[in-house]
Amino acid sequence: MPRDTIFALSSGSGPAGVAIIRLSGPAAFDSATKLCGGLPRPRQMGLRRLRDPADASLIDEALVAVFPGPGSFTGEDVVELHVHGSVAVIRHIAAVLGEMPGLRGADPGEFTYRAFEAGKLDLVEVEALGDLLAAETRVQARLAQIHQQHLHRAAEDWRRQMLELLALTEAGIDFSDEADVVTQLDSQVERDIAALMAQMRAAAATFSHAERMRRGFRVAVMGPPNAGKSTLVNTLAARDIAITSPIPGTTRDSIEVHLDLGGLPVTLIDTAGLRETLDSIEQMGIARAEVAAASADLVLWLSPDDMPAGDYSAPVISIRSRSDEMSHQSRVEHAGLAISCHTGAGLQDLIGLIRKRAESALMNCQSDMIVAHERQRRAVLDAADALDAALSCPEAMPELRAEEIRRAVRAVERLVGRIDCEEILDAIFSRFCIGK
Ligand SMILES: Nc1nc2c(ncn2[C@@H]2O[C@H](COP(=O)(O)OP(=O)(O)OP(=O)(O)O)[C@@H](O)[C@H]2O)c(=O)[nH]1
Ligand SMILES: [Mg+2]
Repeated sequence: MPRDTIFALSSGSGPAGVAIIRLSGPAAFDSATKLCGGLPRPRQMGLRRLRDPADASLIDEALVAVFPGPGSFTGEDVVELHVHGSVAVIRHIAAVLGEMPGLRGADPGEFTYRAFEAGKLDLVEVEALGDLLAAETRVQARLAQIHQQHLHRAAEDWRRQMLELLALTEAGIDFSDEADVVTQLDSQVERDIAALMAQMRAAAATFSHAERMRRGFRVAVMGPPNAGKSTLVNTLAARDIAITSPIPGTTRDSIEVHLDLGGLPVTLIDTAGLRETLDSIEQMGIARAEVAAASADLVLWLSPDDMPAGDYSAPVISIRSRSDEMSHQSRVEHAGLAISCHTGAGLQDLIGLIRKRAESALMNCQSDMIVAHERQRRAVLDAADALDAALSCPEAMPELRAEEIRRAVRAVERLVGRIDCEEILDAIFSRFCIGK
């Protein structure tokens, strides 16, 4: 049975200047021809009038591009219709395509799934693509585009090295009556296995770095009530996110705001002001503030009267807030950072300080290759554990060592999705939405 041809809106939903509807599958060219009259040459855009085949009425004027399989993203025949980003136009085209034989709307992630099935992307690349589509800051895009590409290449390299080690180990089995040859081979193989294992363990350790890049650099804004914490969070986010008021104890819940600070993902956490209180809800808010501080990478301690900061596991920047209320004399004499959200004084310095800290926390990974997902980390560690087991096999049992190396190869094959991936595919592709 021929497989379905799928279609979906692959750009964001309208209204917009342009919307891209993508078709993939054996009926893509025929269906698009019915809409467009004729198709442009492969990989060249052509201007076409799209007409409803039912009554030849004009739907839209569009730029059309065709990508014949197997040299396309999905490996199948692909057509892209670059139409005006009008909800009416998009709906009309979807209705017309839905009526055509062999065509149906794509499921979430189905284009990418077909690319994976056709061997255009391995599983690491699929995950990287998902991360790129979800990236909100340059650092996060970099994680997807550069670091995971390195992992994709490293995985191929690891597998190649393992197969060589396997071949050498098996050669040792064949030569097992020639003791000299075997001993020489063994010590070389052991050194190589140990080096590969160390490399893979180091790679797995980069996962914590990826997590930080994904969740952002966490900054808890702490201090006594009325210090101006919520006002600062609103000012830095340039949005009215948290309620501010002259009543001490306004903020109760911890509120998280995601910022893009010059390409760096930073999460600001507004918290309840710290004080002794009998109000049970405020007490809960203060407990939440302490939790936020404990999970933060940096604490901004705000106080309008230089109250000393509490003890935190994260580094603390102490800031004198509401500096516009200070006398001229005390402002001149004040040694540390002072800010005012009313006049904007000191805010650029503060942003600079946060950026510097975020940059050194997010960009200090020594390795180009980063293991970005728990699934990837598990597979890399499984492979390293198998290599460890291969190393501790008794010398007299090279068959056992070969079996452990084969186990390591299988773990790397799971990493890239060559084997055993059925049960994890759903989890991975469910992160994608329709049209991707
Ligand atoms: N003069 C002056 N007033 C400020 C400044 N920042 C905030 N305020 C005022 O200080 C009061 C308290 O501000 P908030 O931002 O609600 O303070 P908070 O630290 O979040 O307070 P809690 O949520 O109660 O812990 C409000 O009336 C603000 O308008 C500032 O830079 N200068
Ligand atoms: Mg507040």
